[in-house]
Amino acid sequence: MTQGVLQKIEQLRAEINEHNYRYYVLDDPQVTDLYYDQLMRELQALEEQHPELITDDSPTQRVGAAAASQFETVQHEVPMLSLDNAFTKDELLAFDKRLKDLLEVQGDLEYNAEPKLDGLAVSLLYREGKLIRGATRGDGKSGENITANVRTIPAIPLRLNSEKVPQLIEVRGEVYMTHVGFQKLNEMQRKKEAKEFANPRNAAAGSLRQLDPKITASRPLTFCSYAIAQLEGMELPSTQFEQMQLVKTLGLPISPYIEKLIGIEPCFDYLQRIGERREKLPFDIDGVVFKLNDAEQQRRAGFVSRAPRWAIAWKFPAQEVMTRLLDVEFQVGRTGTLTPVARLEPVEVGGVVVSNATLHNMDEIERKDIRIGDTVIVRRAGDVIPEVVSAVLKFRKPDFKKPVMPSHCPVCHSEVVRIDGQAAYRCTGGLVCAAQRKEAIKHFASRKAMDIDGLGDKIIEQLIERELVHSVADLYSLTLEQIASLERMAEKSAQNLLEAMEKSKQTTLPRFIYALGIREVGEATALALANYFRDFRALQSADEESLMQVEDVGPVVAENIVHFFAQKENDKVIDALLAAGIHWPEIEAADANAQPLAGKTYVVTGTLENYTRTEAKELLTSMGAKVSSSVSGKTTAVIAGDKPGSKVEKAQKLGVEILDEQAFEQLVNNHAQ
Ligand code: I6G
Repeated sequence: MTQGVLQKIEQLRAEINEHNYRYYVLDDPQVTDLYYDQLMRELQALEEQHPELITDDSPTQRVGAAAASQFETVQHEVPMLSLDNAFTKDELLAFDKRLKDLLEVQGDLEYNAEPKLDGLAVSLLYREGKLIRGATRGDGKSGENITANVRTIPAIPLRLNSEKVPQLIEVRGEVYMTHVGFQKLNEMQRKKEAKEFANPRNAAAGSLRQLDPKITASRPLTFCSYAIAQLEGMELPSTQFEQMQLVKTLGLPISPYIEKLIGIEPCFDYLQRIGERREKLPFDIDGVVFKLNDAEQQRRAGFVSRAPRWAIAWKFPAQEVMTRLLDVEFQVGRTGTLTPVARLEPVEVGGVVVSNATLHNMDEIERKDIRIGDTVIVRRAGDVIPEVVSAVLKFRKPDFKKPVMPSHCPVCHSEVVRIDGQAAYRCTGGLVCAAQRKEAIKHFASRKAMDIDGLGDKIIEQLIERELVHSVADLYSLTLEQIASLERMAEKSAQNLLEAMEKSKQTTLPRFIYALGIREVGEATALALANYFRDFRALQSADEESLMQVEDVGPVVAENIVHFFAQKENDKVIDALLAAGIHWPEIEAADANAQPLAGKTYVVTGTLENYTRTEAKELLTSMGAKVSSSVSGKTTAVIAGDKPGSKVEKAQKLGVEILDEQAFEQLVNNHAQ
């Protein structure tokens, strides 16, 4: 009896380990999360009935140990070194030349390149295939024993995967947190009213150094290997590249971006390529590590003080820097919301000079305890608006004051009110407020709305300031002379803009609804409203009850819509727009169930060649499909254009179908009526 149970338990463990390997190492899962959970539950149940058969490398035993009072110290048998840095092309060229001179090599040296993850270095020791120790770097000679914590990280196998395992292997790598994991963790922290983490690195560090492994287990940590520090009972492959392949075979994750490069010039090309992908990667990296690929050459190059001579870390310009918060001003948005904006002592962040950053809202200022005069940490990541992350309290002076929300709008002086139950404050001026008019026009002209090419922010600002335009409808009565009279506007550009406005009159109903800028009616809701009502006048006169029949429209959005159409001012603007000639093709009546893609859900990501994302979404919804912004187990397929980012990775993990542009066109053509 026990023999049969033991066999079943071992079979379940092997299957679970195999799925883990496929998921974390090969990035090629074969089963759903649900199936995986079922296997785990089955194993747990059997182990509960037969506790004598539990082993500490069973996948159920990741969170075993009780909370400790402190971490023990471990001595690193092989020191955990740091890497020399390079910030310029010249420094990288000098690194290459130094090695060539030292090794007396005339031709090109071979390098191994991989992104440098922004996490925490750890050492993992496996004896006879079993994880026996995890340690932090510490001072390089000794670190902290964090075995109980690393055991909880699902990407780290408790037992090596391969048939043939070495007697002993020490693998080094980085524990880190993905962006998705970081956001989920902070969401949880917010719900618990606990302190949020400033960035994924801090979150990973805070999670790994917990005395209670149960807490670490609840944090979305993951791992990537970068070196073998010790190996016994197996021959060490002769290059860094092959060493990493061995690590992968043994069941530990390695970077999917490793490349072998011959000579230093291709290293610059690699930097360029990784630099371009950096913003789209699902985790933070702070540079690229180049290593001599040949282990024998590494041995000959040796070490200087605490760093290998054969490796260098190229560092990207910092994305987080310190500067002074000079003042906080309030910007009025399209819907009248006042956003606090930090005026900063100009500072370079990630290669760009930043003098303004968002503070989001008053609750955020309170939560981060930010005062005018503080030294603050500013972060800029890619195209995202720079933000103030935190204040550096040690530079705080007692006379630094908290920013205060003004009682009256800085633009139109109307009263400012706090919106019930929300963090936002709003100007009550409506379209009287020039700031709101300006933002409403920017929104109206934007790409996903009426798509008026060439009507940029600077032009809109002039149109408002010169009182040529009061509402969006006035755009369509502008004359060539009026446009040409604007600053930096040549006759030709004025003509082009006029033509773009004319062209925008031919639109679609969803775009038009979206362009009106009704509070909380985004692109997806506008689409759903258009498909439900089909007739604009029917939407205009709909009551809250009928609006709530539309998918995703709840009482708040329904109220916003009714309120919007109840304003006489808005009615006038809409009439003027329609009188100016804005029109759209009729939306055909269709029995929802008869629509070819009814019941299906798609996600559109990346850049398509022949469609904007909005157009692709419109096509799909016109065929009855739902379009979602995030991938889940319920997604039918992801339509992926160029540079698709993390959504495709998620789809792969979940086994969701991925369609390229050609397959998308085929889908549309097959179902076109
Ligand atoms: O800190 C590090 C990050 C990444 C490393 C490293 C690495 O390789 C990709 N490699 C070595 C050899 C060391 N630190 C010492």
